[in-house]
Amino acid sequence: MDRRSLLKAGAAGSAALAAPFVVTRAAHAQNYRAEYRVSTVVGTAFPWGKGAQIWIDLVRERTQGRINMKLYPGVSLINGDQTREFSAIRQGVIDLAVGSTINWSPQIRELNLFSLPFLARDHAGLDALTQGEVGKRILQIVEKAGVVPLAWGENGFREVTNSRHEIRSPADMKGLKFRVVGSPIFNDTFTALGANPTQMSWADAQPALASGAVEGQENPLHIFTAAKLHTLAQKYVTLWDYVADPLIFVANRDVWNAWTAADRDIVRAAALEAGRQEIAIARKGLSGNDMSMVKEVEALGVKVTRLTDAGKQAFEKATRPVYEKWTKQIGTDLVKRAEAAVAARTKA
Ligand code: X2X
Repeated sequence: MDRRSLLKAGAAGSAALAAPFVVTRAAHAQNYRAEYRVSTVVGTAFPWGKGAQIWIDLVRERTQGRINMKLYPGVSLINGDQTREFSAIRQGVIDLAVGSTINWSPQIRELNLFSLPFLARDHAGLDALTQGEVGKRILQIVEKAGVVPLAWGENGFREVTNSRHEIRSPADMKGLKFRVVGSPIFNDTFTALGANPTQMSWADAQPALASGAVEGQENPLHIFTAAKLHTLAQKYVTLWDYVADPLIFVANRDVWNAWTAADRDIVRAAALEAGRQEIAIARKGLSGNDMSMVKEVEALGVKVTRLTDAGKQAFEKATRPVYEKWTKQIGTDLVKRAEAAVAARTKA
């Protein structure tokens, strides 16, 4: 063989060696879908939707476009029925989601932990739950229920609003018609406070507030401003911090398993980073020395009432039977651990 044919043979040989590698890569590309659908209740005008979009952008950038996620706000993949979101992720109708613990509580009873009135109390208390042993346990439960949990986010402390008058005590809630969210614990809580609750989706809540079919609702202040609830007659806001709903970033199990280990690492790390950023956005203007969100809401012509710990006591007392009833449903052991974690928190 002369020198030229030797070189040719060598080139053919290395092409043959490279071939299986090319085939493997092509096979991966075939398993990957053109688009992965990410479900949220609200869009990018809200911290929640912003967090989902940060995740999507990080993944696209870090996988060089191999994984192309797209945001579907308004839980549009299931026609706005947010309490069906968890089942839809498990079944693969939804590929990925950033979902509220409240909306998944009908399928995972332990998630009602976060809806126990006056358990978490403040951001430090909430962190003590999500960032410690209790949070790990909850994510294991979510995983057992059939999806892949990746990171925590936060919707926020849910404050009570209405169109009628200032709320300073449970007596002020008597007979008021409230829209409440997905899990039955909210019906119990508002009934215990003497109010008249109706469970409905977020999509239905806004027209119901606009028409006066319901007079009040409860949601974090960032939802209040981004959804312009002052234009839906919500003129009174009481800051009572009675519950906060964390968000959980998750993936459908089959979608997750179809990705390479390296890509799964990228998606998980991006979810953790997006979750951290999202929590900071959700707390902006609502923590430490920066309470500017309150001023922002007041500037809309809304009367904001801030309850002290003493002011919260009557609400806490009235909802105690609800707390006890739901402790049994959630699991006494988990609730005890949660109470201990909150009690041991270091106040920021
Ligand atoms: O429906 C609500 O109130 C909302 C947007 O906060 C949730 O999805 C839990």
